[in-house]
Amino acid sequence: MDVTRFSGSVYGSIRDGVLVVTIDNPPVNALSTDVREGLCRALDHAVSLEGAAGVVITGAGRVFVGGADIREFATPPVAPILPDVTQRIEQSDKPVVAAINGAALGGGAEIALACHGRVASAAAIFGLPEVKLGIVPGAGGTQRLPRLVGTAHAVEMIGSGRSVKADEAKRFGLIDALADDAVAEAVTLAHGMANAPLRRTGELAVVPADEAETEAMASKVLAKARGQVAPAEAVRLVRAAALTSLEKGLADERTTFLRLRDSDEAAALRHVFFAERQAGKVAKLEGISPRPVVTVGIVGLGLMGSGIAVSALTAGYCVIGVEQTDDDAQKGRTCIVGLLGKAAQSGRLTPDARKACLQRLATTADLTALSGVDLAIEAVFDNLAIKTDLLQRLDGVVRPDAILATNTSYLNPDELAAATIHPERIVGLHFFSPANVMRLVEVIDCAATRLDVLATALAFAKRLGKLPVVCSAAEGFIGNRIFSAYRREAEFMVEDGAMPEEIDAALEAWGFPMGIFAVNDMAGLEIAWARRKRQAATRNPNERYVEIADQLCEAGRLGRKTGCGWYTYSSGEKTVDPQVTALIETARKAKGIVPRQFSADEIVAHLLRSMADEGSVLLSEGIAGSAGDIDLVMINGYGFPAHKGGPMFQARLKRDSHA
Ligand code: T1G
Repeated sequence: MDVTRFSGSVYGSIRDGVLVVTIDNPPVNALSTDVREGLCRALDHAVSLEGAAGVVITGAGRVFVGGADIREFATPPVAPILPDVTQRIEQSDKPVVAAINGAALGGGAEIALACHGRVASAAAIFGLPEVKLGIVPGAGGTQRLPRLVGTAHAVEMIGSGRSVKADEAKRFGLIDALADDAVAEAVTLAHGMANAPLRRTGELAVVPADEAETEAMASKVLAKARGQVAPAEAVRLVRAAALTSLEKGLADERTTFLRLRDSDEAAALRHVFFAERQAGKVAKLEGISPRPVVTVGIVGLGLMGSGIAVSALTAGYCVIGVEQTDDDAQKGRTCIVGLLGKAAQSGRLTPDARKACLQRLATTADLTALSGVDLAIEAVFDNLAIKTDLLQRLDGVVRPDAILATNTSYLNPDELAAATIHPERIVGLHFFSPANVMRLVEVIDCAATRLDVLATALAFAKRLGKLPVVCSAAEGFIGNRIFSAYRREAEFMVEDGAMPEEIDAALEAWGFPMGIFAVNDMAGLEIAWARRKRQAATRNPNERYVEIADQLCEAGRLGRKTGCGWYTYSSGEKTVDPQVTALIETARKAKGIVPRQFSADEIVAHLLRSMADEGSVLLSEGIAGSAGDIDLVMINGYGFPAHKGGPMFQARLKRDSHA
């Protein structure tokens, strides 16, 4: 088969009288400048090629096209820009058909939309996730998608960035056919189009959509996009497609894309995108193979342990859950079965997969049942004596080559490891509750942890579909350390004159889903109170200490669960409580503090700086490996808005703006 190379990443060959063009730009066939040039040359070639009835575009490997090359966003666009390519495809005199062999995302989806036909394999997914990068589609997506699927579906897909699988795409009218061999089917489709007027997407009328349905979809999408600009702009552009010409719509889209591409929101989300892909890549593990893990033991089937069990089961592991009594083991099993049932009801788990999970689950009160496990995770009460005793008992039960993981939030795993026979096999896995939902796992690289043990813990977390962030063993690891600093700064401001409700309102207006005092009330004030009491003996008397939170706890105000904490709660609603206001005013007077006003901007600036300062300490102490890791922990574990990039990103933004 004669292959013609159109550029470094684009080549083609004739198959049954059709020019099949392959984009081969590992790892995700991103639409680099070379790819765009190659596509234009291939289209020119097809025009001049007498024998070619049409063109098929496909991707090499398991991705069709993963979108524009995000790494190029920091530099001015280079011709041919993607809108030129999609325009060239749509205006071709010969049929151009997309053979979607895998993910068609962003610009990849726009290439497919500009084609005259689309065939997908079962592995294909189709999406315009640009809003997740703080931008809008920039090569016709907002104008062409509603011409195929209607405004309501287009608003939902582009406004939320949700991808659809091949069967849903077929149902929406996004693709013309599903086929095992998408290229062969696309060649046939191209032949079928060769002698008929071409169906150019841009020339189609927008599929009429029920206005109420569109409005409902827009409201749903925008309700989740609090504080973000891109989703609202995406929805505006899609809805405008039905009201303006393609040319005007494309021009508005392009202008909007370029404006948003240079925004702080887009820079923040690109930072998060690449940070997520660097997380869990530890230089010292290069060439270190993880140990095989088939069976996982989980000791403690409370809320956390059950969640971990569900994550492990749905990832394909065999799980042996252990509790102290048969009754507790049964309760744990009931919880796990219930969570699997919910996952099946929501469609996240197929009925067969749920059944398979249940077949791989065993629960018992007998710790020796763990004698054959490859990895044992303790998820018992966060108390040093209890965890130490359990790990020492596990030492005598599990195989010498088994790995022991502690799921502690606050304790120092180095201390736990030092109390066991094989400290080198101890690693920390700090899951966030609920463990079957939250992506973040802090993987604690203890002082004695062997490299292959750390590699195994990372591989395990990744197979669970988690976002693993590696850190060293130190009180509070990354997230709780920074959250403590954040909480301290907030309480300093309360003592100095800001009220909790003012601080929470400022944080929520800035983009946090919930202010810190509401978060503390939800989590329970007793957790931090217990830690403060534990630290009291060693606290530096010269360091500022705010007693207000202790006074709330001493008054039995432990948060939502007691009906009152920083706020008072009735029927789920929180209200400001004059008793708390009085308590705060009394505390200020007791220290001779004359309260002052804080603006919302000042409140946010103080809190961001407190997080970034603590993050810098974590970096200097080698507890966190990178600023990106710190941002990922605060975004995925503590509600920091992703479209703001994280505390370290914000600090860099502030430094750059003052530079
Ligand atoms: N550009 C540059 N690099 C990319 C990339 C992209 N679009 N997508 C992935 N990578 C890198 C990634 O950083 C990692 O690098 C490697 O590829 C593997 O990624 C004009 C303007 C396609 C589903 O948002 O969703 O088009 O760490 O680990 O799990 O309107 O990558 O190996 O050095 O994620 O197999 C829109 C983003 C862009 C899709 C594959 N497109 N990518 O998942 O691999 S904007 C997206 C993904 C756009 C147009 C607009 C996933 C994937 P490294 P990975 P994966």
